[in-house]
Amino acid sequence: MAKIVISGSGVFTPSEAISNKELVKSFNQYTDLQNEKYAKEIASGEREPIAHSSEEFIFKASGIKNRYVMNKSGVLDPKIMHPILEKRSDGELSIQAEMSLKAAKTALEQAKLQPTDIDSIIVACSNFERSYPAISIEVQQALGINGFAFDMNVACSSATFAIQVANDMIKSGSAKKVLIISPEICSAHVEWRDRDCHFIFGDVCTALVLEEQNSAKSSEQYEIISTKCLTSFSNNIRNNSGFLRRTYKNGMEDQRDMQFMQNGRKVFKEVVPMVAKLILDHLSENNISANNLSRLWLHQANKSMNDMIGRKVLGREASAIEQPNILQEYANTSSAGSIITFSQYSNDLTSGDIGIICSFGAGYSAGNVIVKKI
Ligand code: CO8
Repeated sequence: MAKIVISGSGVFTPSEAISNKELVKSFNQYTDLQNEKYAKEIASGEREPIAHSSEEFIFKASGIKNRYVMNKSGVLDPKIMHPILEKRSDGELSIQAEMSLKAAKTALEQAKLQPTDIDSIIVACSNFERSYPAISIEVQQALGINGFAFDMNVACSSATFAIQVANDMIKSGSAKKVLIISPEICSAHVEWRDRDCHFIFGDVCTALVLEEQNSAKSSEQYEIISTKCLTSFSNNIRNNSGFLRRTYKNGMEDQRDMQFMQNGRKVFKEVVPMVAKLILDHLSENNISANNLSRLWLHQANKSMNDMIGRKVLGREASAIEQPNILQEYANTSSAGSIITFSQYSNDLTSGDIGIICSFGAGYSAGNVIVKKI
């Protein structure tokens, strides 16, 4: 059986960024306005005042210093607190399709392919700006590609699950060259008014090309040795924003459960051992010792979480280059995080080096991909 490789990767980074300092300043202005508005209720004990956020807390708890966003002014306006994006007409390219084309261009260039060489596109991410027609089919049309395209969502694990799907499609012969794209606009889904999570997310788009090695032309190729996906139901990361919403009594009112919600402590505690076990089991099934890992491209949610997973897998502290983090710059970009690290921290590897791309998050879901540099 021919080897299947990742032959290209690309990252589109939005032009606007928000530092922790800017974020905390606007959040604290928002809390002051709210506390002023409800001063009477707060004085009578009917309502709790909202506490200020802090830069020190954010960096210490998460390792995040900065995030990129599709719109900064809306997020930072204490009277708005969400991105403001222009509604596009049905004839215009959608925002996620536009981000997808930018990331795909870099991935295709690295793979030394023309768009028409691709015969399948998977757009895999946490949130879609519409249910249908699929964003992937819109991207397919914009690139002039024959074949088929579909969207899929496994939250933070969307990209690794899509690698498994694409790998299986190429193996079975249903596709030859597949583009996987993850346009994440987390800024529209996070609750910027919630102190517990307002700092967590950022926006980005990543793209990967997968194809058979015997026809691949890229100078950077990573053989997919094996993929392993795992899910286990949990309510600890959830939102209830769905198409049934308007059928519920008061369903369309601005309610907290329409946005991202999580029990961060529980997620941390439950997901770390689950992911470390997934990686170790997967390596063992493939007769690979953790000592032979040159790189861990992990999901980018929290630095301490990654440090713990690295320690459990390697049995020691991972060095900064063995286990690169980009969340200080990008924050959590859901499914795109591990692909950004792969894209930015792989070309120093030499032939035969082995690494893992691993994601984890809502569902719970976790996906692990073992790759070997050609
Ligand atoms: N500033 C100052 N203090 C704060 C702040 C703040 N902003 N926020 C909380 N505090 C306080 C709390 O009130 C608390 O105070 P006290 O001890 O007096 O009660 C104290 O700080 C500690 O709070 P926490 O227990 O909440 O803090 P943690 O140390 O647990 O850190 C984290 C919080 C960073 C959220 C951490 O728990 C974490 O990273 N957990 C893992 C989360 C994770 O990996 N989640 C995955 C989600 S991503 C995913 O699956 C994709 C979903 C779909 C994408 C959605 C796109 C938007």
